[in-house]
Amino acid sequence: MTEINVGVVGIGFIGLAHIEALRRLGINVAGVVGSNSAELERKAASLRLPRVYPSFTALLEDPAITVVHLATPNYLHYEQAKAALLAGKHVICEKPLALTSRESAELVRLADERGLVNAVNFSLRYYPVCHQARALVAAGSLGDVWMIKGSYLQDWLLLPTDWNWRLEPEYGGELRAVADIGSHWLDLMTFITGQKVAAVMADLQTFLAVRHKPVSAGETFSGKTLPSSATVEQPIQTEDYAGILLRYADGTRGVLSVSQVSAGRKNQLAFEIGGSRSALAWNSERPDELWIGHRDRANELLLRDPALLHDSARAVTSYPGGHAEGFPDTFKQLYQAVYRAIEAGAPPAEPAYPTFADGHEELVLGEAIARSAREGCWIEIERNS
Ligand code: SOE
Repeated sequence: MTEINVGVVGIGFIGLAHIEALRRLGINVAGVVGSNSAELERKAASLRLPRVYPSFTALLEDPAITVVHLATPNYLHYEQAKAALLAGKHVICEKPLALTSRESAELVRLADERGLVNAVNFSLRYYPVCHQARALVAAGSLGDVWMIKGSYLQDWLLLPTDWNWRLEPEYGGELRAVADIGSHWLDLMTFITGQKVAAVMADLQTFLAVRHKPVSAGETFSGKTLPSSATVEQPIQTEDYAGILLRYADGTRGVLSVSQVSAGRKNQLAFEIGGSRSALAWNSERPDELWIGHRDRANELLLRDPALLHDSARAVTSYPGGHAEGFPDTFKQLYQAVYRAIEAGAPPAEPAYPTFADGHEELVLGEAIARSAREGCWIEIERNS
């Protein structure tokens, strides 16, 4: 049995979700590293984590660490993933994998050359009914897939006083809402339909061109509960909103809205897939329900129940029908798949989980979306094989 000891880098909101999911699987989280040592020590103590490493380098130099999870701000992902691969570690990296497709392409090559397991945290694929949707499309239940519409909406950045490192391109990248949450939707639609985007037409908007940056930083989503503090006015260039038209490789058409300033939508990914025979719809605020639309008979609402799911969907659900599974469970199911590969010592030929190649795909799409918005025209997707 391969010895597995995990080091988690960054223990903000998402880093804690990584740790919790790993522990639910009985995987040893051997230690953590982060930027704010006092905060890190406090959190590590509250989580009864065995070790706080003094630095990222110290973590990589520990031969006992076999896997690294990166849950740090976006600008650190490329250099940290590269260093971890060069140190011979398997890597699970939060999205986006990097800030440019050149960087992400290099990480794909490096991981492949070294035969290391590599994954990007597109965990939203692992809502069980999203696997059910994929199985229904693959079985031809929808007929030909003609259209995909949807959105990914949040409201945690609605106010001028809402602040997060993602707002600043030097930390989050040139694209914000599209790279942060639009990427989940784009990845999920390709996962469910098996179709890749061929061309994009995008319109981006920054509704809040000036925000009030706190003098002291806060965690993701924490702004809604933090007391007000001293702030400075900060001009913003990254997008609050995106409207994107999509053409898929085999003629399917798509429409996507992305927003982090949509009042009342806390974290809602929604899709509706229309086919020549039937349709599917789902939204992440009601994650156990899959709507199935028919022309010639009553529509259906499938409430997740392992007894009613396709084998591939049943394989990523742990609880009986009526025992809701949600966001944290998607991390657990994703890592269940990734750690099977780690236990085998190398990636399978066709990984079922999202890999660095999927992370790279989202960087390629993001750059095409940004270019389309700049030039005001359709942009064909160019993929270097
Ligand atoms: C903030 O938009 C965020 O934490 C994203 O970074 C995650 O990927 C998403 O799953 C939830 O919202």
